[in-house]
Formats: sequence, structure tokens, C-alpha cells
Amino acid sequence: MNSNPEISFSTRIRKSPFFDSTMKWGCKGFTVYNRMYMPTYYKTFVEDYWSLVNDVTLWDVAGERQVEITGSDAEKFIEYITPRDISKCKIGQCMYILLTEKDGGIVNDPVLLKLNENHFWLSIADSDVLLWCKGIASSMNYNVNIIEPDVSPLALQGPKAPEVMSKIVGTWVKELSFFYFKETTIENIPVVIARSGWSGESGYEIYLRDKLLGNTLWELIMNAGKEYNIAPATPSQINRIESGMLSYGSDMTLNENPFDIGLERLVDLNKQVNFLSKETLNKVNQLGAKKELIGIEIISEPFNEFVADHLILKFNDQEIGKITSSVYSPRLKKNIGLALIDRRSEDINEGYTVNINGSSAKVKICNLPFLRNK
Ligand code: THG
Repeated sequence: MNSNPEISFSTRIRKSPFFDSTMKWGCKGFTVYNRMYMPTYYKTFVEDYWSLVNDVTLWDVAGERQVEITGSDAEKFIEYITPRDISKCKIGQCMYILLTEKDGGIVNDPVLLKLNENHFWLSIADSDVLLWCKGIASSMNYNVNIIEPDVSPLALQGPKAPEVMSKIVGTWVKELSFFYFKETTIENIPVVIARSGWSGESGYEIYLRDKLLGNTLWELIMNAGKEYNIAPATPSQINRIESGMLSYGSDMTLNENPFDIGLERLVDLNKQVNFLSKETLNKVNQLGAKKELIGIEIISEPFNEFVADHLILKFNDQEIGKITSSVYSPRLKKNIGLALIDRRSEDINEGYTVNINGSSAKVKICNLPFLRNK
């Protein structure tokens, strides 16, 4: 007999400031992200995706918690935990960074926001950054204060997002450059508005700074978006795989270093300040990474839902790695995915297979991204 289990709600897992709104607007599934419920779909994964690529969508991504770092050593501290050179980050600018352990392993891949000199937010993916940072800070002599502030992001994503956002806050927001932000208010609700988001479409992220005003902000944006066909949605696995964006926990973990996943552009081995993973990453750079992250096409019947398991990838019947994310792309009309494999000495394009439901399917290697509109 097949059971039909659910993940149960309780007080142990946190509710986002937008939780009541997401329920009211018909959210049908949740995941848990940084110990907070986070919506996964409303109508269907595919219908939500079409709203994102054709119109505009509003996502509750409050689970992307902020870790705020202040104090006279704040910048020095962040330089220590990331291999990226953040000294050039301006006030009002975001940077995509990797946090890396001493052995090079990736702890998280947050967006960094510089609010002021020695005042930063790390907008984190799903892992325990607050505890890791506090552990490092208390074992060393940094003058830093590390907290989780009352800040909860929403994402407004899709080709019509600039129209909706400028209707709410004014036309200046259309001129905001990618990965820059501004502190402002929306009808007295304190927010930070950034040109960013985890999709291949244009869009913004609105960081709410007062958790009591979540449902007011949500309704206000939905109301402004009505004439643009706005729909509630979520981070789209389909769209983010098409656009080659990585997901911490799926495509990278503590067991991968930045070179393994092709993000060596986020490593500056020559930066001025010393950093925790420097020795290891120097060695990896000299000797070469052991793994590589590739785009793939799986030649089989369309997947009818997101594939929840890491499938084993084979080359000439030998295990060479795993598919870390895969999905059917309605625009490309094929199954696409990302895979982590043992680094190859030469680019061979034939001979890859994966076992799906007991039968072997051919796998082709593809360039990343598959598809992007920004
Ligand atoms: N927004 C915010 N916080 C986040 C995410 C987000 N925290 C968790 C998770 N997402 C972090 N991961 C990513 C991954 C990719 C990007 C952002 C966050 C991203 N990448 C740009 C791209 O691929 O076009 C590149 C940016 C760059 O390299 O400069 O935007 O989505 N607040």
C-alpha cells in the first residue's frame, strides 16, 4: 500500500511575515528553508512558470534570512570568510559571494549587501550561516556584532516587474542597475529595494524591515500588479535551471569547492586580506579541481514533475557522478538538468546515460545557461 505523507506544520518551524497571505492566495506546497516554511507552488509548477516568463510574479522568499554584520571589523571579517574580493563593493551594491571553510568546502552562496561602511547583510541560502559566523568571530579577535535582523525578502520577478515596481515607488526604479539597491519606504513600510532575483527574467527583491507589515506589503504589491496579470509564485526550479543558477544543498554542498562547480570567478587568490580557505584554494587552483558542474539534456519522456532525487550519471556504464537538479523545460521542450561529475580530461560528448524508472536514458552535455532573458 502506498502512503501519502505530508510534512506537518508546527510551532518549531518559523512562519514568514507573508505566511497568511501565501495561504490566502492559494499556496499548495511548502518546503523548509532556514527553519522557515517557504512556498513551492500555487497553481502548478508549470502554470506558475508561465506567469513568471510571460508576466510578473510575487514570491515569499523570507526564508532567505539575513545575517547582519556590523562593528569596526565587519568588512575584515567578511573578507576572511569569503574568497571573493569585497573591498570594491560600494555602499548600495550587492555581490554574489561564496562562504568557504578552511578545506575550501562551500558553506553558503549568499548575496552580500553593503548598507554602509562596516554594515553588511548576508542574504543566505539554506544553511546555518549565523552559527558558523558567530563561531568564527568568537574564536578570533574581531570586533563584530552578528545578528539575524528583522528583514524578510519578497521577490518580484518577470518581464513586467519594472512596470509594477515603478507604479509603486516611481520611475527611478527602472534605472536601478543590476545588483544595486536603495533604502526607501512604500506607504511608510520600511524596505530595501534591489535589482536582483533568482530567475532568468528581470526583477526586483523587496526586503521588508518590519515583520508586522508583511501582509500589508503583499496585498499592496498584488493590487498594483493586477493590471499586469500578476500571480503569486515561488522560486521556479524550471526557470532557474534554464538560466543556469545554482541551488545550495542540491548543486553544491560542503563537499564541493568553488572550482568544482565552475564558480572560480568568485575566487580572488590575490586579494589583499587573508582568508580562511586561501591555502586550500591555492592548491586546488594549482592541481586542478576533482569535479565539474555541467549542463545536461536527458533524452526521455518529459518529466512530469521536479525530480526529487540525485540520479546516478554513468559514462560507458561506469558511475561518474550525479544529476543534482533536473526538470522538463516547457520552452525548450526537453528534459534539462545540472550534474556534478568527476572532472574529465577531455570533452567527450557521447556515452553518457542515466537510469530512470528501470530503463536507461541517453544524456547529452550542454552549454550553460540553457536560456536567459537578462
Ligand atoms: N536573493 C537573495 N538572497 C538569496 C538568493 C536570492 N539567498 C539564497 C540564494 N538566492 C543565493 N543564491 C544565489 C544564486 C545566484 C544569484 C543570486 C543568489 C544571482 N546570480 C547572478 C546570475 O546568475 O545572473 C549573478 C550575479 C553575479 O555574479 O554578480 O543573482 O536570489 N536576496
